[in-house]
Amino acid sequence: MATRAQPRPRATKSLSKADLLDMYRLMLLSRRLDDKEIQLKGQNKIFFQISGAGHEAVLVAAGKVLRPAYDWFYPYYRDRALCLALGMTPTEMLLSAVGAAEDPNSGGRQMPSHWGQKALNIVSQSSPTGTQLLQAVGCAEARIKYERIDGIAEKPIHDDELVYVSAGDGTTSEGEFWEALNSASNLRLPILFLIEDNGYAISVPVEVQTAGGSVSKLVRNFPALLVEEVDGCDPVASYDVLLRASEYVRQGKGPALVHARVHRPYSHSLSDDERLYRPPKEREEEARTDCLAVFPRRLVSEGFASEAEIEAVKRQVEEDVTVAADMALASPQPEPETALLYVYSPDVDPTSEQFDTEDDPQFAGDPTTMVDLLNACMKDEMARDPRILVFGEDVADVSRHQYLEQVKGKGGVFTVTRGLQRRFGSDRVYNSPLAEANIVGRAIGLATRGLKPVVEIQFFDYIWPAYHQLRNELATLRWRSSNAFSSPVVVRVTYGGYLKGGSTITSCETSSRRYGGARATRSRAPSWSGSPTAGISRVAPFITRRPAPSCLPPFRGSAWCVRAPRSTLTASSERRSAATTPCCSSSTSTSIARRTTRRRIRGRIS
Ligand SMILES: Cc1ncc(C[n+]2csc(CCOP(=O)(O)OP(=O)(O)O)c2C)c(N)n1
Ligand SMILES: [Mg+2]
Repeated sequence: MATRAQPRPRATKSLSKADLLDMYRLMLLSRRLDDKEIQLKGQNKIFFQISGAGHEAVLVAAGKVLRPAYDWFYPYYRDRALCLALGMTPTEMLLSAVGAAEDPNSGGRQMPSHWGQKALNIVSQSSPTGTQLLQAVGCAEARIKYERIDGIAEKPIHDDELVYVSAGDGTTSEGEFWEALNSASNLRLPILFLIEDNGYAISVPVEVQTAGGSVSKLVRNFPALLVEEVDGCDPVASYDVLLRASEYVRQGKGPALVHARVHRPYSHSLSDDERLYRPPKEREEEARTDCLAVFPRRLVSEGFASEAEIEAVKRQVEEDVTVAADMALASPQPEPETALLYVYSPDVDPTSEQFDTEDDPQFAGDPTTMVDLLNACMKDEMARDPRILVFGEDVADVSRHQYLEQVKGKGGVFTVTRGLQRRFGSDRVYNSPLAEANIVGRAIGLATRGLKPVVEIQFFDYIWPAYHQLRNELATLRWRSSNAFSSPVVVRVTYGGYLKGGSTITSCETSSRRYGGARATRSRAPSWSGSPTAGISRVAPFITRRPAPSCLPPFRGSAWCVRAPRSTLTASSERRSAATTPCCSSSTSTSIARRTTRRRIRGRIS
């Protein structure tokens, strides 16, 4: 654990009276918006409610410390007060609650409190707890990549930007939390983790989740990670700690984790009744120390505000919430025919002539293997677009790149990526930890920032830890954000083939259904020849490199899974003849890949 640098002035000295009163206003606004939603739910005008109650103080402090549209944000569902402090309006929040077409979070597509707003750099959040953490790591990594990779014309980064990501105490039990901390610490990434510990994950108390009951105690040995604990019900103490943590991160010293103890005065959500598992005494104690009760009293007693000023804030907040609710309730719902918009990019059609690049290919040379074709394809594309990154398990030639001149290089367990690191450098071709969710989650974060990850999952059998990231995150990002965000990622994975055991248990058919069924994920498994696979591999990053008017990655959909049967990844004809898994070759995209292959690849092999 890193130690604190210089002692800094207490936050009370740098927060003006106006700042403090504004913090109170934002805290109250957040609480009253929750109360309004609860009222609307009671009237059946909205369908679900999950509140940020009890978390407001630390979140308003975070909003005061961090910079909207400069830093990047992966807030979880309790972060209403943060989003308000960053600039999301009460009306925009209630548009989300009523599921209105104008909702800037998702166009009315997601549940309320799934925050996302492009203009503020709040990346659209989905429902699984914990997936946001690895994406935030990838997002933070993007700044480092842009700084180090030459030849990228536009680098959409700021010098000392950071990435904020938050989660609850229960979510720290997810493996992805630990994978995220491991990579953030190892790579010294500019990321601020805020753990909002309200003592419960629905009904499960923290001592069941966390060995010893304190996550910050457990993480203190991560190198370069600054760890702080704070009373998250005290906005001033929270501001002080978050300011210190954010400066540590901005100075490039490494990531920081702030463990804030907060309250949960309402039940987990309106679908939960905490009286079933929390005794009255515990709930009364929380109510007594509620930040919305304590902070205004403190402002008055310490001379920062008069009673009249507090009352004026309350009146203003009531009025703002009423106006916002009226506007949201009057706002139309999305038209039914818009439901399928943005499953794929509206701007790019990979079946179009745009992707036919050679009208009259001249074929020459000897047939070669799928491995060589994939390798050649990636070399071409990486030379063409410096934003393409290749990473995964064992894909580098040699992680200790000082050995590059002494060894031939590994380049993948099937040598598909051999020589890429040597040619394009260790910032563009590198090994990941042995953690599949880590690979895909980080890829999503990198791609959200405009980089073009082409990642390898080493064996299909072991793709499942990444399933959340593939199915619930990557495949839904464009749709669920109503086209505000997308994440053009190519996932290449090997399956089937000549070995008995694990790798043949997962059949091609099963895998195709799993990923083919995930909307927006184009899943292809050409098994009978190398050229279609190389063609698809080329089409995918080829598509990703075309700029869209929105400057978003214009990938049609979000992801391509290119699965290459293991046996066809070998040069041996004996092994090649063992490739027996026929599958999904009849779709439009596969035939396009074939046509593209003919035009762009076969010229090399026959
Ligand atoms: C991966 C996953 N598992 C389960 C759930 C259902 N779920 C939603 S919130 C929640 C509890 C989260 O607790 P915590 O992280 O402490 O956050 P809190 O709600 O207490 O702020 C659960 C189990 C989910 N959304 N995602
Ligand atoms: Mg909790």
